Amino acid sequence: MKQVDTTITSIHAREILDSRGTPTVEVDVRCACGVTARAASPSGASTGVHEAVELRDNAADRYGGKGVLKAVRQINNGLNAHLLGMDALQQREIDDAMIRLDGTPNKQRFGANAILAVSLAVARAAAAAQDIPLWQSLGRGRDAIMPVPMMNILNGGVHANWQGPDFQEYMIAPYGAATFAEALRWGAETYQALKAILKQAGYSTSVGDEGGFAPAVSSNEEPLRLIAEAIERAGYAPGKEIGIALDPASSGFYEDGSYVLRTEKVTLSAEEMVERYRTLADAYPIVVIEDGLAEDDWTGWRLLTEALGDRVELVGDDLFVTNVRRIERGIAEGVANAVLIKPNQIGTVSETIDAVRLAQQHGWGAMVSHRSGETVDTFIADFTVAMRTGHLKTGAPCRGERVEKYNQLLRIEEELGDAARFAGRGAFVR
Ligand code: 2PG
Ligand code: MG
Repeated sequence: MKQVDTTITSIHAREILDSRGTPTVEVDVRCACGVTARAASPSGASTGVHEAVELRDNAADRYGGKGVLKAVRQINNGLNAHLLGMDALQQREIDDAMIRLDGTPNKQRFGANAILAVSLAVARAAAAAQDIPLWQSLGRGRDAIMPVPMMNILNGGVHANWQGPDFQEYMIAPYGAATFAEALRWGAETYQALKAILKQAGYSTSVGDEGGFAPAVSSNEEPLRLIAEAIERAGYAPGKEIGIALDPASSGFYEDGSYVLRTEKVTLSAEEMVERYRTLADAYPIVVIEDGLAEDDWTGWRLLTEALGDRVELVGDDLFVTNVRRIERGIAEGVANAVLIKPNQIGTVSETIDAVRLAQQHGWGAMVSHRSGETVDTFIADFTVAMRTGHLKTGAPCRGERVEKYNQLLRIEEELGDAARFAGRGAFVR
């Protein structure tokens, strides 16, 4: 490791646009040795109510109130003065300082979008200063693991303006491949096969926020049929080589204690939803269900875990919001068996690492995730490899901001060479 001066000499934030044309925060960090590093915060659409606060200007004359100039100013005229002179290698010290200066439990003073962009850029500056790849710097000597790409090839819910299925995400998990590169190819081929099938069936092949197709299907099961067919048409065995994962993002259709499936014109109780998932898991090779029930429906979640927890990875996203305190409750109460990991839900790299570690220490799964509003920032690709979480969801093999993460993983696998190990089926806790 090179001995270089990693003292932070400048931090500069600016407002840029994300993949939906909505403003977000980008930060440049410079160290005394001369390296500069850049990072940007992503932004969700189906955000959990317990997430850290995303600071927006709420000034109606700019970007419909979604500007982030307040967050930018918090960095350029506030936070930076406290962080200049600190050592970029001391990630936790820097993250702790920002948490302390913010002083609120949900980062509402500076905004998690401001804090995270700084935190990510500091991590990247530390790697650049040491002249090592980000995954290596974050991994601190642990063996790297290449993740199964969880590719969201059919979009519904709010990511498709509620024109498609109620369930937000239908993902494929090409875990039977031998390498990440092969898994990515299987997934991309299946995506193209699905496009052909949708065209033949007379469906639109336009895409949703995460690059998956957004056909106006008539039930939440129909996409599963279409995807199973696409896997076969691409030449792969559903279940054996490629599994299916769901993120219904059910908080989005939870109303007054019930689950309202508009597509099917039915309203279901938690018990009935669990039954629905059981039926689907019997008929299709479903390996993951994320947010099957709503963010505060702990009772329903317990039923779901009892019904399917021994054979399906049940991932809490809105339920846990990458928050150690909420994950601890899940572990204590036997609710879910895996955590979705989104750095911007909690706001710093160090707290994100804590969430992954907590899950791993308890034999839980951890799936790293992009947000529906993204930039070309590829931090989560390196983070996933370093944290050995074994799977990452970052959209369809379509749209630059999604594909760039997968392409970064191709580069990392190449860098690892013979040392590259693909997580495969073992990535899933069940
Ligand atoms: C999710 C995410 C990412 P959003 O629900 O898991 O796919 O969506 O970023 O809109 O919260
Ligand atoms: Mg989700």
